[in-house]
Amino acid sequence: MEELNILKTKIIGVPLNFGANRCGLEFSVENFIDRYPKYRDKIEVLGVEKQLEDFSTKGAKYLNTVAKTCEELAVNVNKIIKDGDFPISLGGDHAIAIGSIAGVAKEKEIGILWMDAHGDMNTPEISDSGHIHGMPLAASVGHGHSKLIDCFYNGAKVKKENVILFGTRDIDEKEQKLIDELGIKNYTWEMIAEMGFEKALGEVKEFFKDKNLHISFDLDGIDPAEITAVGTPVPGGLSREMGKTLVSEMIDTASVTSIDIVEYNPIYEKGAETSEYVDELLQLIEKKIN
Ligand SMILES: [Mn+2]
Repeated sequence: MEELNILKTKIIGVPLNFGANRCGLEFSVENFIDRYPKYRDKIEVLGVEKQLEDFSTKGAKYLNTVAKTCEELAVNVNKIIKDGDFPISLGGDHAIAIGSIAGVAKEKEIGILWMDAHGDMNTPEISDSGHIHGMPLAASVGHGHSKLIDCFYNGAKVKKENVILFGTRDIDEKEQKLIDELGIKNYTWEMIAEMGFEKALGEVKEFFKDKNLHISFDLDGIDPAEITAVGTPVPGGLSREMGKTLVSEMIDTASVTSIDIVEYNPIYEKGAETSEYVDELLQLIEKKIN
């Protein structure tokens, strides 16, 4: 009997832009598939259904639509985990991580490696913009709006001590205060540049060694000199190669359960370097996991 080529990696495309309130993100998944037709049958696209919103909720814009999308993503991710497979959530804005993390955390105790230029540790009370894509990490550790914290099931999804921020270089003042209060480990880009990427990576590997790990990979964590298609670029950050080394070596070291690749916004693409990078990341993950 011919052996079937069964892939463990399952890619879910979530073209959410309401968490960032930034046009372009809703075209991310279709645009990527259009550029790389080989993914057409590989990516399951989750539709974003607009919900009735209460616009007096200034601190968390489009809360109901974001919460509904995250809930649906959580259901899908959870099924993939239960089937013993490996979910890759392709954004869309970073708010989707609330759903992907919830879907995994229901079944397994996980740590989170959050690679990002930003902290994503805002809450509706302290956020200046009210954009939920700046809140997903806070919500996942149990801080912020209850509709976000309680995605898929009630309560925090991850223990704050099991989280590492990596590559940050733009954290709001009040957000920094919350990071400090909670004692969230934060490898800022400044620290990584000073100690050297290899040493920083070595420490992160040591911390998550043999533990279940969800990687949330924000493309804006990469140096905007090397990729352009992100809505909120911040100078500095990991090189493309460092980003790939991070993913590759974490898969070798930890028990990586799931990955997000988010904030691909084709409107800002100068050439094709960002979509190429997403393709390179997906190929790398598929090769390592399958
Ligand atoms: Mn982010």
